[in-house]
Parts: sequence; C-alpha cells; structure tokens
Amino acid sequence: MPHFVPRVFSGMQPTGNLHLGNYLGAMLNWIAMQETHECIYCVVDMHAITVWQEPAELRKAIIDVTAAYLACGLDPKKSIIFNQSQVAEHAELAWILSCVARLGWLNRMTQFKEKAGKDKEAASVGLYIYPNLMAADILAYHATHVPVGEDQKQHLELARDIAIKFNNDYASAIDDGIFFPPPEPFITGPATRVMSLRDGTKKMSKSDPSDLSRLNLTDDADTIARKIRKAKTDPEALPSEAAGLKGRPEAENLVGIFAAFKGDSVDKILAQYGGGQFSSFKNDLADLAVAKLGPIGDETKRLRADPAYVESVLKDGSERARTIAAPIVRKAREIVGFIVS
Ligand code: AQP
Repeated sequence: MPHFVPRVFSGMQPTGNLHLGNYLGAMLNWIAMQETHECIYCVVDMHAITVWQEPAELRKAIIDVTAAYLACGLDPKKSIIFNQSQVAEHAELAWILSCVARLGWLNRMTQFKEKAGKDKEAASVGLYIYPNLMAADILAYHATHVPVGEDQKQHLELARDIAIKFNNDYASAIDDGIFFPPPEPFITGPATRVMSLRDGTKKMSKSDPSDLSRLNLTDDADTIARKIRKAKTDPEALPSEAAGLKGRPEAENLVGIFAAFKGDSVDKILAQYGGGQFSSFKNDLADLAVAKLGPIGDETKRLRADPAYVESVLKDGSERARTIAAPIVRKAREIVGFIVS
C-alpha cells in the first residue's frame, strides 16, 4: 500500500453565522490539528448553493465565515484557508465521483431526506448529490483525516465507499493499488453534537428559523445571556450524576455545553450543580459563554470590516490548494481514461 502524508481537510458552509455547534463540534479540533498536521480548511460555497442563496448575501457570507475562521484561531500561515469555488478541481472530480457513487448509496443519506422534506421533487439535484461533492473535496487532496461533527458521519462513510470503489473499479490503471486513501472521520471532543436551545432533540443549526435556538459566534453578551436564560429546560432539578440526564435532552445539552466550555467532565459539573435549579446554573453558563465567545465575536467583527484582507487570505489559500489538488485530479482523469494533454 502506498504511503500517504497525513493531511486534514474540512469545511463549513457560508449559509449563515457560525454557531456554537460548529465551534464545539468541529472548529476546536481544527484549531488543535493545525499544530500536528498539514491542514486545509475550506469555506464550502458550492455546497451552499444546493439551496438557493441571494448572490450578494452569499458573497458577504463567504467573507463573514472566513473572518470567523480567522477569529477562532485558524492561522493562514499554518493552514490553507480558501473557498471551494476558487479551485475548479472540486467540481471536476465531483463529476468523476458522481459516476462512481451508486444511486442506492445516495438514497440512504438522511441529510437529504431531512433537508428536502416532503417535497423531494422540488429539491435541487445538487442537494441530492452533495455527498459526491463532499467526497471530491476530501479526495482531491488525498486527505487522510476529516474532523467534523457527528451529523457528517454518514457522508464521510460514503466518501470512504466512493474512494474504495474508485480504487477497485480502476485497479488495472492504478500502479500500487490505492489511488484515493479512504479518509478517516475524526469525530471527537467535548461536544460532537450540540443541540438546539429550543428543542433538545434537534441539532443546533444555522438554518433553524429561530435565532433563539443557537448561540452565534457573533452574539453580544446580552444576547448570549438572554438566549441561555430562555433556553428550554424541564421542571426537575439538575441530577447529581450523568446517568440522571437520560431522557432529559435539554438538560443534557446545557450541561454538555457547560462541560465543553469548562474543559471538565459532565459528572464534575453535576457534582457542583446537582440538586439545584436551572436558574443559577444558567447564570454561570451565560458568564462562561460570554467569556469564551465574546473575544471571538469582537475579532470576527473587526475582520469583517476589512474584506480586502479576508479576500487576500482566500486568494492565497486557493492558489496553495490548487497546487495540491491539480496533480491529483489530473491523475484521476488519466486513470479513468481521459486524454490529458
Ligand atoms: N449542532 C452541531 N453539533 C456539532 N457539530 C456540528 N456541526 C454543525 N452543526 C453541529 C459541524 O460543523 C461543521 C460545519 O457544518 P455545516 O457547514 O454543514 O453547518 P451546519 O450548521 O450543520 O449547517 P446547517 O444549518 O445544518 O445547514 P445549512 O447551512 O444548510 O442550514 C461540520 O463539521 C458539522 O458536522
């Protein structure tokens, strides 16, 4: 088996403000992996248009999400930071992979079912084949590790299946057996699935119509405190051990967020707050959230006011990304039998 350089790839959609789920589920790992791996972090604007976006809003959102990346601590000197649409190899490889992936595989994707809702016929074709583009994003760089939240697990398994099928289908044209390394999901950390503040059974998401459902990374201190105060809870007191959170999704979510911010275990948090009411716990959680998110929000706003700088980061990142993707995608074209001049 050939040796592949350990390489990290991941991305977020510019479809709204980044929120606490993005931060705890993915971003914390992204930041940490910069110190140990070669990392490529993408603003996945091509994924964003699988659902119609107002063009001027999309352009602004690409800048805003990039500003949030930088404010969280991604460093353009350590990592490649770019937007997907500036590297044409993603779309090119996605077509090849769409011819490798099977309809039956895509039919099983739960995210499509959730997002398309009842009227599947009206969903874009892009939304349906979104996982093929995601596979191309990763495989175009021969990425080996993909840090994501729990909700992306199924898409990553599909990316692995596509890589393996490509390697098998074209085995006769691949010198040492494996052209695409099957990427490893990296789903780990204090909160791999942060839930909505209004409904503990739904994930926190950018597209939830209620802004009260999420903590945005740009929310000010008053907004953070208000959202936590209004967060749904149940009438019981907090339990003293993690097992007591079973069947209490809202309580479990808030304690999980507290533990993630604090860097402590859920049991340790409950040893302190168990038996108490939610009100004082919520006050402390709000203070903690403001202390962690406030500086990120301030820095994001500062960077958003300098779009020329943010665009320069994306331009430089896109050029560096292309130097990695171009030879890999060129080779993929050759492997499938295209004439590559
Ligand atoms: N609630 C979450 N908990 C943990 N991780 C999460 N991620 C997203 N939500 C949570 C992780 O963040 C990364 C970027 O995901 P995304 O760009 O797809 O963002 P989103 O917030 O998941 O977007 P929406 O709101 O669900 O969809 P749209 O934008 O279509 O409205 C991923 O690693 C994801 O796992």
